[in-house]
Amino acid sequence: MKKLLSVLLACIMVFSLASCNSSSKETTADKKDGDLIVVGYAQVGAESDWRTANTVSFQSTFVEENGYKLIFDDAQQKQENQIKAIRNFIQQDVDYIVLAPVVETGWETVLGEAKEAGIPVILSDRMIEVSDDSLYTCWVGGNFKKEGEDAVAWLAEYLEKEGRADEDINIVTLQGTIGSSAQVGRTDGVDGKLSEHPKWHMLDKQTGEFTQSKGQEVMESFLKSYDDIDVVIAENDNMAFGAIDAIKAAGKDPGKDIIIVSFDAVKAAFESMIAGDMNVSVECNPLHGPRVAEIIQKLEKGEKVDKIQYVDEGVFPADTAADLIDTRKY
Ligand code: GYE
Repeated sequence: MKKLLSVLLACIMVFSLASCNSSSKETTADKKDGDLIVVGYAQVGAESDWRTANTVSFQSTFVEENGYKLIFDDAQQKQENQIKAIRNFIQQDVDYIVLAPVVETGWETVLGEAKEAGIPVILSDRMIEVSDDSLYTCWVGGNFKKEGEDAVAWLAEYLEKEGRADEDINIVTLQGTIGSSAQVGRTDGVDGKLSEHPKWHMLDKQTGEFTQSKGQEVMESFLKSYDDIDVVIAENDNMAFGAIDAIKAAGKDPGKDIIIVSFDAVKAAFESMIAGDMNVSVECNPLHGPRVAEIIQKLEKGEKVDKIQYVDEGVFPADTAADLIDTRKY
């Protein structure tokens, strides 16, 4: 009897182990195919330190351990590539599309297709211009116009401190990708406040496409055309780095002979400020991954989300750089 019982027990154990095994296999398989939230991210490109930090933020947030599968697409700064990527995401029937639009216009058709397919679109970083705002669920990013205004406010304060408030001041601007929200907003913010300073003169504006090399190239041509530039406004840090190289190559001292005003406040900008080359960087926070994940979690629970979500941003003048550099996350 005892023998029979132990044989029976052994049988039960083998059986339950086997079934345990097979059910645990199912759970993993299930999770792989069904339970992960699939997110397609149509990224602008890899044009700047800001962009790299933004990509890393998404790639480290939307991981399997957090319940996501991320399909990442780098559009190399071309809208047509982003449109193709979105169509691919629709074909793959992703759960959410995240779009960081290169430019603001030209999105109606493809976002109409996403809407038709029932896939929510979350805009991250830059905005779009559409007549029907049901084409996107919400937007999260920086307040670019305010950033431009903050840059001018800093410059006015700085010139005052330097005893130059009554001087004529010549400015050139290195603009970002024309038609992108970051360019449109920062240019508007600066131009809008310029009227308050009748002795400031905007000599020229040209795009440096948000890249260091193009920023350097445009600055070289500015330096050839104008010999009395007092201020460079670079619509991102990488173009400022290019401009700094061009100014040094022309035998001038960036940060002193020519004031450098920049945007983004990436870590390398803090290094540049500590080196005395850059005077200020107005912050634009690229760490949108966790914010977008929070939005998706709310949507998953059927909760409402705010349509427009600005991130907090500060202004970092050179004299704060040494103290703050170690606290910077990007
Ligand atoms: O300032 C720039 C990047 O859209 C805010 O894009 C973003 C801008 C950022 O290439 O460095």
